[in-house]
This record gives sequence, structure tokens and C-alpha cells, in this order.
Amino acid sequence: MKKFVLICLVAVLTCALSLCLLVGCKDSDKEAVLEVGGDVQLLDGVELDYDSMFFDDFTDGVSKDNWYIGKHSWGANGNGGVVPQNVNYTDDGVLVLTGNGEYYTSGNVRGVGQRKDGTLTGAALISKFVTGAGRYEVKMKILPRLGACSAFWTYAYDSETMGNHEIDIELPGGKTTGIISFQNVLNTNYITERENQSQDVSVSEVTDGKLNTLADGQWHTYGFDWYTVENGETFSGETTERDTSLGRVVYYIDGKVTAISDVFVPYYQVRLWLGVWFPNNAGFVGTANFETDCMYVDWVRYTPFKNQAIVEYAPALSGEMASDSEYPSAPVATTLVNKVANGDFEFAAKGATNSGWEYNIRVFTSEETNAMKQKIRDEHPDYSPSQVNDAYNELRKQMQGAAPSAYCTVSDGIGLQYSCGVRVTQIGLVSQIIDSIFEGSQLDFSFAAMGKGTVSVVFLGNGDDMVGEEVLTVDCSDWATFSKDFVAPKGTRRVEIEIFCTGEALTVDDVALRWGGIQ
Ligand SMILES: [Ca+2]
Repeated sequence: MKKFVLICLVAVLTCALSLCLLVGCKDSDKEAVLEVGGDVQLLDGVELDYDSMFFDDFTDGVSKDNWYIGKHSWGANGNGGVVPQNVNYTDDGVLVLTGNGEYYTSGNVRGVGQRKDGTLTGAALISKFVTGAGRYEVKMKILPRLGACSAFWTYAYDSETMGNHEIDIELPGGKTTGIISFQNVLNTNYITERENQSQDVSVSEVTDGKLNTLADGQWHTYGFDWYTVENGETFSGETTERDTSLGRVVYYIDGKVTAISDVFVPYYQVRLWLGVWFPNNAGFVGTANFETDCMYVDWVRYTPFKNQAIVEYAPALSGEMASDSEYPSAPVATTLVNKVANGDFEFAAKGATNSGWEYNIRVFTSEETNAMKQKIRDEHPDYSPSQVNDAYNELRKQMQGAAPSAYCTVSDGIGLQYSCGVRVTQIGLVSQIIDSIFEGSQLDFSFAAMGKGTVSVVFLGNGDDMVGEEVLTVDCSDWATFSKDFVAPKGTRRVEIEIFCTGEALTVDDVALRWGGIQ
């Protein structure tokens, strides 16, 4: 018996020892392997050139020495371009890049592309210096709405060779699955417009579920390491022709590798770009169904690699740039972004129609049905039950056949202090959908109202299934302010604000859903 125990013990120890050796071996292997989901690290033999590092934390605003501010447009489908008015900074050194979506109506910003009304206008900085192989990093909060492309990229175009030397980190991703969301990021490198590799990466997959959405209102560091040559490869930088499999681009978020590309790696000097723009292409980044939101940048860093050849090139500027007087001259204060488009209803005074609000007719509640039938019975005591039903059905048909404008009015003079507001009567339903609000989002909902009804935030999940609801009840004869803080429940992917009347009328103004991100 003792002998048997001893044999077992020896066997267990031997197994444990060999397991340790195996694991140890694997661990040391892993340190040398650069893989998707692993930690970012430099390729063997490559060193960072700290002496030539560029770093900007925007503490003194936007440096005229370092950056151009874009004032032009690009993109096949037309937009308002990128404009200097959308570039700002805070007194604690955060660059604020504003994007105005389809529901922008305030009219102070004018577009410089096909759109002139301020809709689909973004913001971009373009480096005055040129860069090459090296480590590129940006600490930012992306603009968390669909339709706006938050991006960090390098770019040079050579019309003689049709060379398009470009490396992109773009959000939101999802174009390969058709589900555009901030759960994906796009990592793309090009050497010509057609020769590119685009990787549409699920952030959750590469972080083992630690990070599920990048629309979380938190700082993340996005970066890529651009190698023009790897071990065993040679490239002198003196020719514009080369093997398309040379070099490597390693993309990462918060130090975790999201994608690696070893084809179509650029090899020209480029400019560094940073910004938010509107591709106006639903299949690429979704539709910009919002009014205004922001991308925030804490800092940008470029650290060249030592001994990595590059084709020397001075990339032409691809459009007009802001004049010195158009640079932001004083810091701005930032507040939590109001996710509601045109919550003050003042667009009505300007004659705008594409405001984000929708006007519909809702179904009757059972209480309303009962009350209507009772009224018919009271007015016609001689009616049989089927005659009451017929009369009710006729009335319902009439009411539901009307135009929504019979029950939903947006106009001047009915809002707070005689401003513009919205009034809902009978079976009117005023609503607005707000995308990219995920579970755990901290929300502060508020509005002013008068009359009788409800104003709700409905939480929608996959397939727009309702996963929760916050209902605020209004019953007052004069204007009052209503507010409530809450956290988006599990499964939330977007929300809908719904305004119902439950009495004579409900008038609402200054609707705000302020988003504090996911804590
Ligand atoms: Ca108003």
C-alpha cells in the first residue's frame, strides 16, 4: 500500500514537473510572439527613437507650428466637410472635435462641402510635419454616435504612381457583418486605393470580453506600430517599387493587439491625421441620426523607429486649411453631451424639419377604450352591445385615420417662456430614437412640461426588444421641471424617448438626456 502511494506521488510529481516545464516553455515563447489579443511589443531588433518623438497634449490649444486645421471635404457621398469652428480645446488640455449630424439645425456652423447647412460637418487636424515608420498613439474618447467616423490615420497620396499610403484606425466598425457598432473597430492599411487590407475587429473578442464597447465615454489609447521592414527583409527606401508583403502594421487598443497586417504596408512618408468626419455611407459607419456630439483627445504621440527605411516624400495638402485667425483662441468648457437632438424645439422657428423628432399615432389603451365605450353608452342608452362596438370602431377608425399633425404640434409660443415647444393631444405620440447607448450608461434625464401625460425613456436591446423603461408622469397645470437619474439596464443598445398625452394635452420643452458614459 505504501509502495503504491509512493509510486503515485512520484508519478504526480513527474507530471507536475513536466507540466511546469511545458508551461514555462510556452510562457517564454509567448513573450516573443506578437499575436492578436496579446500585448503589444516591438519586433525583435527594432528600437524607438525617443529623441525624435513628437508629443502633443493640447495644453495650450492647437499649435500652429504642429497642425493644420482642415477646412475642406472628402468622401464619395458628399458631406459638409471638416471645419475650423468644430475644433476647440479645454483649459485642462483636451482637444474637442465636434461632429454635427443629420439633425443639426442651429445654423451657426456652415459646411464647406456639398452640404452647406452645417449638417455632416466634422473636424480634423493634419500634421505640418511628415512621419514614417514608428509607433503612433492617441488617447481619446471617440464620438459615440453612428454615422460619424472617429479616426486616427496616416496619409500620403502620390498621383504619379497612384500610391495611396494610408494606415487607419476607424470607428465604429462592423461593415463586414452589416451591424455597425462601437463593438468593432476597423484597422486598414493601403498602398493604393485598391491594394488594401481592412480588418473589422470585434473588441470583445480580442479583449476576452473585458471591453465590449468603445462608446463607453472612457479614455482609451489607440495605436499602431508601422514597420516598413521586418527581420530578414530588406528595403532601402530609394525605390517606389517593392514587394507588397514587406513590413508589418500592428494595431492595438490599450496595449492589446487588435489586428496585424503584413501585406500592403505603406512605405512613403506621410502626414498624421486626427479627426471626425462624415462618410455619409450607412454601410460604412451607419447613419448620423443625431444633432451634435464630440470626440475628445487627451494627447497624441509619434515615436519613430530607428533604422526603418522610408521613401522620402512631401505629401501634398489635400484641400484648403484654416487660416491662422481661424484657430481656436480660448478654451471652452465641456458639459455632458445631451443625446437628444433638438430638445428645445427651436428648429420649428427656423423652419427645419429633419429634427430627430417623429410624430405618430399610438394605439388606444384599454382604459381609453373602456372610457370611449362608456361615453357612447351614456349618449345612446338605447344601443345594443354590438351597436356600441360598431360606434366605437367607427370612432377609432376616424381618430387613427387622421394625420399625426392632428395630435402633435410643434410651434412657436407654446414652449417654455413662449419659445417653441411640442404639444401632444389625445392619441399623439412624439418620439426620438437615440443610438449607441449601452447597458451601464449613466443617464440624467430632464424636461419641462405642463398638462397631463407621460414622458418615458424606453431601453431597446437586440432586435429592438424592450429591456426596460423609465416613465415620468406629468400632471400639472403650469410649467414644471422633471428629472431623474438612472443607469441603462442589461441588454440596452439604444433608447427611445416617448411623449404621450393622458388628458386634454401635454406640452413639453427642453428635453435632455445627458450621458455620463459607462462607469
Ligand atoms: Ca423651447
